[in-house]
Amino acid sequence: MEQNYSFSDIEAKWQTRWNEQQLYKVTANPDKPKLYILEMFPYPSGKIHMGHVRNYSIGDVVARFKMMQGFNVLHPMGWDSFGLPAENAAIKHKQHPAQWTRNNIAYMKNQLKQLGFSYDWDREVATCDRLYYKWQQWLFLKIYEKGLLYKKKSIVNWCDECNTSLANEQIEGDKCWRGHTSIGQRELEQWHMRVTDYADELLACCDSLEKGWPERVLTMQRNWIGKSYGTSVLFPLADGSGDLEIFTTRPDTLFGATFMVLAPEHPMARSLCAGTPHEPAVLEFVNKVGLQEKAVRTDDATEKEGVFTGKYAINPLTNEQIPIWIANFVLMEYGTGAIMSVPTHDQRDFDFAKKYGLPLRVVIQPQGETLSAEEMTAAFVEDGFLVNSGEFNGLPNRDAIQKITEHVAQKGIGKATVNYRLRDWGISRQRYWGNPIPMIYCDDCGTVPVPEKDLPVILPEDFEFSSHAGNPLTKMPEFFNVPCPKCGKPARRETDTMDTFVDSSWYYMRYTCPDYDKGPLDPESVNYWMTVDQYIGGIEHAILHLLYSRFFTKVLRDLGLVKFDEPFSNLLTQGMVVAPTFYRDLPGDKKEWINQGDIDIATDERGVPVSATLKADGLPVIIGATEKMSKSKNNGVDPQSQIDKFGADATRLFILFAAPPEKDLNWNDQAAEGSFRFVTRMWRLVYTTLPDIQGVQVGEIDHAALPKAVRDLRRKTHSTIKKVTEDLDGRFHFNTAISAVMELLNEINGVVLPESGADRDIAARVLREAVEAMVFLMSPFTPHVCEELWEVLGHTKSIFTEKWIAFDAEAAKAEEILIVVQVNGKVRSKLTVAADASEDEIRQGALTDERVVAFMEGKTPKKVIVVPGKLINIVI
Ligand code: ANZ
Ligand code: ZN
Repeated sequence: MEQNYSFSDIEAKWQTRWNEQQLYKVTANPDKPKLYILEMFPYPSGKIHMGHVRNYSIGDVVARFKMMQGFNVLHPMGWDSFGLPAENAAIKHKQHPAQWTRNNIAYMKNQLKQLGFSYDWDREVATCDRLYYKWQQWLFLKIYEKGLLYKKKSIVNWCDECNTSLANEQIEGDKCWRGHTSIGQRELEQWHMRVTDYADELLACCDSLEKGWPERVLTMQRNWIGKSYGTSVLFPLADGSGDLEIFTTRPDTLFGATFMVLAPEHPMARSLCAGTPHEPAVLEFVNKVGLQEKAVRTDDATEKEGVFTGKYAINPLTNEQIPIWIANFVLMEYGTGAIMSVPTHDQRDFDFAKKYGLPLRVVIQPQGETLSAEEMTAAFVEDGFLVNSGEFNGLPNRDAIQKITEHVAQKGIGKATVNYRLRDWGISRQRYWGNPIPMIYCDDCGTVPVPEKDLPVILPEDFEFSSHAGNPLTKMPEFFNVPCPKCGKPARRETDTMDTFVDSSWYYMRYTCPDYDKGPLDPESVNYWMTVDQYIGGIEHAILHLLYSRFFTKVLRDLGLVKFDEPFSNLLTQGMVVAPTFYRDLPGDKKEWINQGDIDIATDERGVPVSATLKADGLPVIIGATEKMSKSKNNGVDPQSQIDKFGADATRLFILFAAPPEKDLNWNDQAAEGSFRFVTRMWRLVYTTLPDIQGVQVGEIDHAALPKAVRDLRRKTHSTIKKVTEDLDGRFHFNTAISAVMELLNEINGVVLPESGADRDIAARVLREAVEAMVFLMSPFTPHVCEELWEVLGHTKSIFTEKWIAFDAEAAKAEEILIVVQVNGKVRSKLTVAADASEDEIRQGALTDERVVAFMEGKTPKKVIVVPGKLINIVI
């Protein structure tokens, strides 16, 4: 009767059935509470990787569990399908980006289906679909009308390899977000969204997210917004030709400002020294720093460099002339692009002053100490009391911050100001494969929005995509030559496309109404389904994507399109999938990275590789660090190979079992096989118990009246249900939930039913209950095999339409018994302990019992006698 566990047949069978029954299709339903479970949509790069499998497996468990708990669950999937890699790949493979993208989507969609995720595929959205980008263009126009979009010439970060501009957020260290190192700067006209208009609200709302978002992500968001309270002060130029405005967070140190520094990009940097002997040196310096990257420039480790402008300003409080310098560590984007330098109390200024021999003056001193400028080896950055500061001497410096700000305000030369690190979002990209910006430039009428009736501006796809660098739209007169919508004269269409982060800023709302064509969002649907109750994705999107989505939500709200303030109520950032790396040294300090699949690995008892040799020739390879799976280190494991070998269920199970979702998951081939063995054991167990439990009705069971052995099994069943339910409800303790079911399986495995009679009847009912619970509890993790076993057990409806299994709290409790405690043979107390408590536990319990302690009067017992299940006697 027992059948082999043939995962490929079972998985295909259920995928087809779920599809036919439209099991995961949802519509608004007033009878159930709604729940929106969302995973970050993938970029269709070709095939799914382990990171995707992890992300989506986590989401699928939550979605299925909640569905069975009776929620109306929205669980959609789509494609972040515009973007540069499509163009690069197209150039490489001589295939049109559109075709390349659509092929990848088809392939990856099939892979996701093979993994059996519970998506409502009717809601699939691809950002490169005409309907989607049409409504995004419409949004662009509305945002423009609202004054939140503007064009400005700006110096942009430019990646030569991507051949496009990048937002500040898309630069990490000295690399672009795609890992290229060839970044520089260019001046371009770019469309910008006024994110800074929402800086305060974005910051304030961080507090409301505290309950559902990881603290780490909120901190990153807060730092990115970077609100800082300070003071702006005007320093007159010594020659009377104007003022220089600075921003400082430390006005208390104003009397100690002994020089000033401008950013190289500051407009005055060039003008101050124009025509003077200082000009050539200044220009040379400005050009040199212009090529340096901002992240490097402000890094503490970077050498501070500068040049004197030859000009002086006047410190408005000391009336001294102080020199004006230009230096790399001051950025134009922050504050006013000019600072007052206080070398005694700021380390950067200190380093700079020492290097160029600039004067120092102490203005803050710790109590009871006298700092001397000559002897200082580092800036004094702690709190203290003011000195050398005229009428402010003796004030604690914290108080002086306010006092001096008031003072400069009274004099009309300064005021309290708030500064943000956050910049407006430059969204223009000089690329083809993106959403065309719906704007037209006319010589007479200026910038003219594309009229709504002409939307969408269609991205032309029927042309030969050749390998020419840059944006092919700029070479297509049929695209960019258009009559001006206002005056009808020849005009020129914008050829830049939108940053793909615009696409991903609202896709999750579009899932609620993917086919809607009267606007971007059907008000009823979007307000019914949103907000996203649980968002799951990688930490790499902790800043960019989440901040832009939050910004977009607020803009859409202010446009009257949605009725909520924040998009994602709860956020889970999953850890990375990491794996050991293996390599051989090659001549010239190079390494050849070798894939796990090509080597034999010897591991220690914890599964950690200790030595490795090449399968092909037995030669040793070096074991490198354990790192995020990546192409460059060749340490990736292709999910497809796992699915083919072990099936979707076992692949998912391993991923969910190997580590808690927030932690990094270390890939380990043996453990992946272990998951497969577990699924097989569960399968077999159902078949071996089937003759005993087939057709048996579990019915009402009087737990207390059960014979001991049967009662123990039932307790295990119910305590396991309780454990799994608690591990899944509002938490993501998948690994401990799975181990609990593994324990239950072991317990069931040992059960032998009595030959016949009433005892056998009740035992069979309890056994059936246990087997069903096991299958039920595993179903969110390994849905296919559980559906199959559910059917084998005689059920005719999908397990996922069943109500989540309830537990009998009484039965789940560990059984307790009463133990009599004697001291020197006299009963002194009674102790309640678990029925299966060990002698040690009973002894511990008795010796710490309040009444017993009192009778022992601090003496140590000579002897302790335990009669299991009955009494304990302490002899003193
Ligand atoms: C004088 C001073 C004295 C400063 C002192 C600090 C300590 P946050 O907190 O990040 O807002 N600063 C201002 N604009 C700058 C720019 N464009 N590029 C580089 N540095 C700039 O930092 C504000 C402080 O950073 C300001 O306060 C200014 O230095 C510097 F004992 O002014 B301070
Ligand atoms: Zn015109």
